[in-house]
Amino acid sequence: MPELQGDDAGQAHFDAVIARDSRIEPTDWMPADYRHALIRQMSQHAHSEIIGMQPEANWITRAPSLKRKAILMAKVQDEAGHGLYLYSATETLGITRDEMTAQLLAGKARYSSIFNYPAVTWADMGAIGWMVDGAAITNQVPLCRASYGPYARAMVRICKEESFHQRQGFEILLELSHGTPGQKAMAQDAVNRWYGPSLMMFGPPDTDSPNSQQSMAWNIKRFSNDELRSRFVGMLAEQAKVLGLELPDPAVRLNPDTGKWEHGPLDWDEFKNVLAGRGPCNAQRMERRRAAHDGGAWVREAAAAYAAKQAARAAQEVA
Ligand code: FAQ
Repeated sequence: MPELQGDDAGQAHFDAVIARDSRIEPTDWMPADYRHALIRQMSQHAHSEIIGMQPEANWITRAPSLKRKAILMAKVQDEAGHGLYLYSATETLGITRDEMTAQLLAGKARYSSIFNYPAVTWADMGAIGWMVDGAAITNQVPLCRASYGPYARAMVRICKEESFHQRQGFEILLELSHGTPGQKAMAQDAVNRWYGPSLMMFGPPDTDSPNSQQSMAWNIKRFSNDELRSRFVGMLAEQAKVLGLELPDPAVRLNPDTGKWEHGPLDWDEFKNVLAGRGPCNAQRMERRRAAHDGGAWVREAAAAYAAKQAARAAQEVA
């Protein structure tokens, strides 16, 4: 058989790597569609981490104790770090962070639907940690085995930090649910409000998920949206018992025939509205993000000027 050349050789190598469930690295040849799919998912993921700082940052000044404040600040900083690893990992695919940021600010890139809901009480910090970070871990642990090396490696560290986040949210709710009747009611109210949106984080139902099939064939996604949603509901159902709180969904049950957790209907019209920019906080989140970007212009300019000065000095030393 004649030896394959150019793109044919690249495609054969790519197919073999995917078939043996190994990793594609930045310098490897990859199909344009695979590169595009990764840039789409990874940049959306990075934007989600950055926008996702807003609902919780809103509570840093009002945390009920110094300890809670320190924990919340550390968590919000972790999310910033996750955004930065993910932007760096995405840059290995040939797009710059400036380009990704421009896409977000122009409203051309998505970020997770969940961050368009308001955090109205302290119990929301518990519900976000328990449910939003819980959903993020359920989705992201399989991504540690994604076929693109830099994405998979970034996920390993992110998942470790997310599990701490999930535990701290659980612990906030546990304390509230064992507090006064008012505190317990506040915890239950937060769980009621975050339940549906957190289940929708996994994306549309499998029958309405245009990217899943190809993404799974490329070993980017390992499980379908519905499969992960079902696992997540199972985790919530068991942990809610320990919390002494109810899930606002009487249809949650483990189906003994399929061995899978089931839940009641979700409001997919609401999901579509949030994705279309009409959620409760879409406008506010983007306005804040734009203001932060504009406000940080001087830092970027100063960093660029410093880097240019260092480069000029290094060039002089060589000469
Ligand atoms: N929100 O065909 P599919 C976190 C879009 S990080 C907005 O099923 P896919 C940490 C989707 O992009 C949370 N858009 O898409 C934290 C696509 O549109 P497009 C972020 C959504 O990619 C915690 C269209 O719908 N995590 O929480 C959503 O196969 C606390 C059709 O959907 C990740 O990004 C949604 N929920 O599956 C931070 C994980 N769902 O692009 C702060 C990585 C779907 O064709 C505080 N991403 N869409 O125009 C993924 O695993 C996947 O991209 C899915 C969607 C599962 C999100």
